[in-house]
Amino acid sequence: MNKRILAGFALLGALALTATGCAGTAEPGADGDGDGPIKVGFAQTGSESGWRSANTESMKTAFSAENGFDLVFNAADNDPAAQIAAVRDFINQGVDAIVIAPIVTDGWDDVLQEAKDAGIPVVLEDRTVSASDDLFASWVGLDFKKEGVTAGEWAAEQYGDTATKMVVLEGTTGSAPANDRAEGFDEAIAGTQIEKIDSQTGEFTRDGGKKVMEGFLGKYGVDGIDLVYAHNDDMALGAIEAIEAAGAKPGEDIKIISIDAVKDGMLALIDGKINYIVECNPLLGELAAGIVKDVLDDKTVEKTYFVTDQSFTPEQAAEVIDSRLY
Ligand code: GZL
Ligand code: ZN
Repeated sequence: MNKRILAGFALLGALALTATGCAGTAEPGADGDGDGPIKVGFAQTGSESGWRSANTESMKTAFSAENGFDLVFNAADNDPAAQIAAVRDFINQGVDAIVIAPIVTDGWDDVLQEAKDAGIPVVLEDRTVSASDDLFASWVGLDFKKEGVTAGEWAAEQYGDTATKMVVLEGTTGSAPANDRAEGFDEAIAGTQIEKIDSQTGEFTRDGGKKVMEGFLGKYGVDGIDLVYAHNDDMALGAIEAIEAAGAKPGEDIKIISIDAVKDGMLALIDGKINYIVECNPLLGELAAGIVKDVLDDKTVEKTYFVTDQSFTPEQAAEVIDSRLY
């Protein structure tokens, strides 16, 4: 059962942390074996985007010594094999719990089974896996398909009534956000005059988005592309560089829709170089830390926790830019 968690859950999470005295002191026995800090291995994807940096900062802040944790951090440089090896290493270290932001959905069954056999609970944050959900305690993240639908519905409303040639900058191949954002968007534009003429992964990076967009511009020309759907802001920012280098105006000659709403993306939106951004909230650390503590205290936790997102036009972005946390 998908339990929708409003932003208020974050507040509840914080209260829970404070209430059990975890904020500030290492709760004796908090890690289930009665001694000092909870040793947690966190397998992060890498450092591919502004979103990822904000997520890593949120996780490190939540899994801090003053919150009762001893965090072992690994960033796998977007390499799925390296990430699985990092999790195996956490198991060998005998950590109390493992948190993973899985780069891709597939390939996790064996190592998750090994963690289970070792009695080490696993909590997923951000992206999901295709492995059976009895191989992890809980997942906290975002509804990627809903993000794709929100982006697609806006595109359909704005551009759906006229012939619109669209290219897509896909996220990491095989990742849950790339799969689900594509699926949601495609469903939302079905039956409109928006035609997807090309789609290729830019690996969620600015450089990747720029290179793929340069290829599209070389293949179709500025006049052959009306709309770019980028699965994240970093690739949209790379596309902006390529479009400007080709002598065209991003947000005018070629419209851009993106997902994340990180600071640089929101600034480009306010400048009119991006036309619409759907948020993907990276601040998952507090919720993930609360779930790890609950699991180790043998409390019941939900299998799925969704954090809510919102979306922005340039005007809406200008209103909130100074108050945003990332
Ligand atoms: C989404 C996250 C994606 C972001 C990208 O929750 O997994 O990975 O959209 C990031 O910016 O690289
Ligand atoms: Zn211990």
